[in-house]
Amino acid sequence: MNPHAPLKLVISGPVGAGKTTFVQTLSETPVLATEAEASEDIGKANTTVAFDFGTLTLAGHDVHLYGTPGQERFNFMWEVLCEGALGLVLLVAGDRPQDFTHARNILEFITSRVPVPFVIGVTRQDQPRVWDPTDVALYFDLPETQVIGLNATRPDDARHLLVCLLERTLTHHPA
Ligand SMILES: Nc1nc2c(ncn2[C@@H]2O[C@H](COP(=O)(O)OP(=O)(O)OP(=O)(O)O)[C@@H](O)[C@H]2O)c(=O)[nH]1
Ligand SMILES: [Mg+2]
Repeated sequence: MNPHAPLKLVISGPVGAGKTTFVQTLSETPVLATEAEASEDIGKANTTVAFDFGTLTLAGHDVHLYGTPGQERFNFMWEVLCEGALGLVLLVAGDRPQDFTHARNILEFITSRVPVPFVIGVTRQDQPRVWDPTDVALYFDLPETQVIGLNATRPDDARHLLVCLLERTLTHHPA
């Protein structure tokens, strides 16, 4: 592998999980976003229809971030974007437990096709009645260290999540 090649990371998860927000919070270059007016009622005006693209430098590495759409009808993009990815961040809104099943389906869809190391980010930790990452880890049947709470609008939180993912990718040995 070319040591100077950018590290490709993918951000996925249900509609409104905070994927676009996360990429915008982290990117050091203007984010290329493909948002369109939502064609159905998803609780907000705009939704990602192709992908978000942002870049940053982390521990001396060039990192490329690709945020996926959340809507199921764009699921072909999940696979396309994950091709060659080094790691995956699956975001779920911690105050929307009704979306956890969908989040699990996305995770299974992606990891069964592209075996990529991942962490789960539980967004909206600044909101009331939000699930604790420890409880979300139980729900997903994952170790606590693989599930991290964050406010996706906070750069420190978002960078911390990426560092956790990079640590996993460095120690990951595919089965
Ligand atoms: N308070 C708070 N708001 C958040 C957080 N993460 C995302 N949001 C807000 O939630 C809304 C939806 O976030 P988006 O980033 O558009 O969600 P998305 O995952 O890209 O959604 P789709 O592209 O439709 O799949 C926006 O208004 C964000 O500002 C968070 O951690 N805390
Ligand atoms: Mg989006």
